[in-house]
Amino acid sequence: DFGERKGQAERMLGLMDVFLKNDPISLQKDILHHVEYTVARSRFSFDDFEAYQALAHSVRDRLIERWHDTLIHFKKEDPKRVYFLSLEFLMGRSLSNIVINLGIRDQFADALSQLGFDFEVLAEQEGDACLGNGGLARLSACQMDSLATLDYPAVGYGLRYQYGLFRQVIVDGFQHEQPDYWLNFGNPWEIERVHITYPVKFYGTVTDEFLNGEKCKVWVPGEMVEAVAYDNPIPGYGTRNTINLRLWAAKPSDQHDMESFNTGDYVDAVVNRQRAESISSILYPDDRSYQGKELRLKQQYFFVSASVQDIFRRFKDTHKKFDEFPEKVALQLNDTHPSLAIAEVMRVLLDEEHLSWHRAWDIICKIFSFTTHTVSPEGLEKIPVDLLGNLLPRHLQIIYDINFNFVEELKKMIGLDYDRLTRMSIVEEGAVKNIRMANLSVICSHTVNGVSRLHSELLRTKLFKDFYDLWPHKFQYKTNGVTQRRWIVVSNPSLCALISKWLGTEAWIRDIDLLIGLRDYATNAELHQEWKMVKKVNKIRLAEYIEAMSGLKVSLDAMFDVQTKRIHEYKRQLLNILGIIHRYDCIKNMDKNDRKKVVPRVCIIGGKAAPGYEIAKKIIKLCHVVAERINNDNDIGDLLKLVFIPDYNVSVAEMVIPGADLSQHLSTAGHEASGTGSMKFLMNGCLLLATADGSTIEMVEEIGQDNMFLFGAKAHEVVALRKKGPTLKVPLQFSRVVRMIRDGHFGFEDYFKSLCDKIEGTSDYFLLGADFMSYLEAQAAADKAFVDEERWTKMSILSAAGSGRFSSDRTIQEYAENTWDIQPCRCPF
Ligand code: 9GP
Repeated sequence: DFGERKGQAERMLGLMDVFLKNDPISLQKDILHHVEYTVARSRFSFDDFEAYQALAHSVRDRLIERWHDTLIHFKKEDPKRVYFLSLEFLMGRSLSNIVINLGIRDQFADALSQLGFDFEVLAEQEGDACLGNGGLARLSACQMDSLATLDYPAVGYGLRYQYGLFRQVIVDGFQHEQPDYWLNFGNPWEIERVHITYPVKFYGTVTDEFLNGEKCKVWVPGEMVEAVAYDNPIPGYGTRNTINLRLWAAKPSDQHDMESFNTGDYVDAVVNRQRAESISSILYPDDRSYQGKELRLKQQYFFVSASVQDIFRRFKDTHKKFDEFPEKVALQLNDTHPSLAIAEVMRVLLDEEHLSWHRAWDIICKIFSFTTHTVSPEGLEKIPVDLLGNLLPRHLQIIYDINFNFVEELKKMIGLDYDRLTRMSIVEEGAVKNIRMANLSVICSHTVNGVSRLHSELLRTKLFKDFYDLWPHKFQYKTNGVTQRRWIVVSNPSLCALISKWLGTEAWIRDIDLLIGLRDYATNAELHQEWKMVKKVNKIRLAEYIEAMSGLKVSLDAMFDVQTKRIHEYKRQLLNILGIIHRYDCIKNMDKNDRKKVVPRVCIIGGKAAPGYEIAKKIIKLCHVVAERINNDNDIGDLLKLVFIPDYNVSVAEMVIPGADLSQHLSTAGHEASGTGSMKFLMNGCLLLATADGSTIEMVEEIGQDNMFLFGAKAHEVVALRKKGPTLKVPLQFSRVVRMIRDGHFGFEDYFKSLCDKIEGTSDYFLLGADFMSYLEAQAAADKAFVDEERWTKMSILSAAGSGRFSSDRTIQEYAENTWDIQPCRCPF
């Protein structure tokens, strides 16, 4: 029967072309085939969206070929794999990224133009996949791109939310949230794997039973849900490797609740089953706090359980002994969100594979690594014991056991220092007893890292000091990075062509260190001309978008000054707005001659506020009322404009970032773990006005202080400044602009009162007042540099040239070598 199967396989191979062809005729035939048979439109009548769908399917076919080859290659080689567990992936659009990574963009563009379609126009038809909130989620997407490009054997695991991050709609200057049912029009980039499903259990009880004379725990669940795999192939650039991002969707389980069907209440039983789907239906829209929500916990366990089952299934396909597990498996916890994986792996090893505690624990300590993305203790997840015990009774027992062993060991090491024991315990005692997921993650991981050097320092000296003192060897830092494929090649094609021309190679797209070669031409007049031209093209694109969106015409001669990111008090969009009010006030009070010296600005702000975050929403409203006043003041004209870009997401960022002259990163020092937006701006030759926070500090080292506008208190000064409290003097300029808001200069004075109260006197926790003068000075320095075109262009070239360190390729390389201990596994072409 083997001979028969082999014969069939050979016949099937003979029926296939070796690979799909990429010449214009083959591509056109393919696209039309998909118009007719996939999209089911007549090839004589289809619109841009249908053309996009057919195009996407033609691309997907080619993607799948490589993906199959890679998976087969990995299976054959059986390398150690990294499993990247993340509850959020912010992928944005995929089409352009994929064709560029596959190296077939131009072929498709030509083929389409012969059919009378424009590639760019069709690419615009695609909606964003927003399965994440902000920094952490976009970082995961960049890292997947780098993992594939660097040929690492990696699998991403996450949740396939039906509703992505809410759409932000602005009505009368107020943010409103609308659901993002992004799957409405289908998603050509995913492959539904109906045969890859796992049961996920919840609730129920744990009993002691005897198996072969040994006592063991049996968890009898109260609810069962099915996890179905949706695979999203992620292609590398300059390689055939295409890795898998597997997202889980919840479906009702057939095994679940046969009872209720038998009792006769058919309709209720069906409705109950449907509830199962709600587990993967919605992404929590707050990027820092979702504590104590049962659905959130269910989501976490759901994706962890399915992923762990998948990992065990893959391991057991080729291995018998669990001692080999750490040689084949590295599990990366992207923040604490997937940290239930620790208890789940332990449970499977103990209760299903029947390993001893000692052997299971030994495996745990070798496979997990943990990245934290937050600076503040409040950002660390805690789960109420009652909630966890009810939903996952066996996991709570395991966590208690881990904690018991840990505390006993700890006592031996540090003695009976109860304060420290209490701080380090996984269980937090109090009115509500909690499980500290960060402590669990630190204790059980072999490596813990922050996302910039400063962040890691804060972890070692503050957040995880007790743990660092105990296990200094566990702590590392991995400064974040972003992928140049998305953030230059896809989003800024003109700059991409220019860089390749001047470096004489496209190799920098895989080897970003080559960008440094641009330094040699930093004063070259010809490059300056071309560099300015590229910026102009991108500013035109952005200006057109602004006009289409808001009706506002902006001058291309003005400095485009951008601050786009989630709205947070610590990110200090408010400082930016106060600076704008100050600028407006100054211009109003200038005579004609002084006005001639003013550097015209278009200030652009964008970002979403978490739906329940009052103050952040007030900041958005303030931005709108100030914009309304300034933009309608004829006396000001083009000297100052303020625009709020609604619904900031990945594809909006792709257009905004290349068009920015200056970008602002204003977090109070010590509050931004890393920041990755700044890296994208830097790569695009945009100058940075920033505090010495997160990764900015490392940027200064790469491009030099002279090429940036730094301001504000340093992280170590912040604590002292806060202590000064009421004695801290704030500049008159600051008091004046706050007074303008309080006095109703922009209307809504009652509404903004609480906002003003937050930044005056002792309540100015984020030190807007203390940093205000220094901020204004940095702004003045930026103005001065901007009017000196040659200097500005040189600074811009040097910014891009020095951005190499901030590629996610470098970050991933460091994780692979120092954390996961994995090797590249390149698929032969
Ligand atoms: O706030 C951090 C940001 O500084 C960092 O760059 C990003 C990626 O590491 O993570 C952000 N954190 C979150 O998105 C949620 O904690």
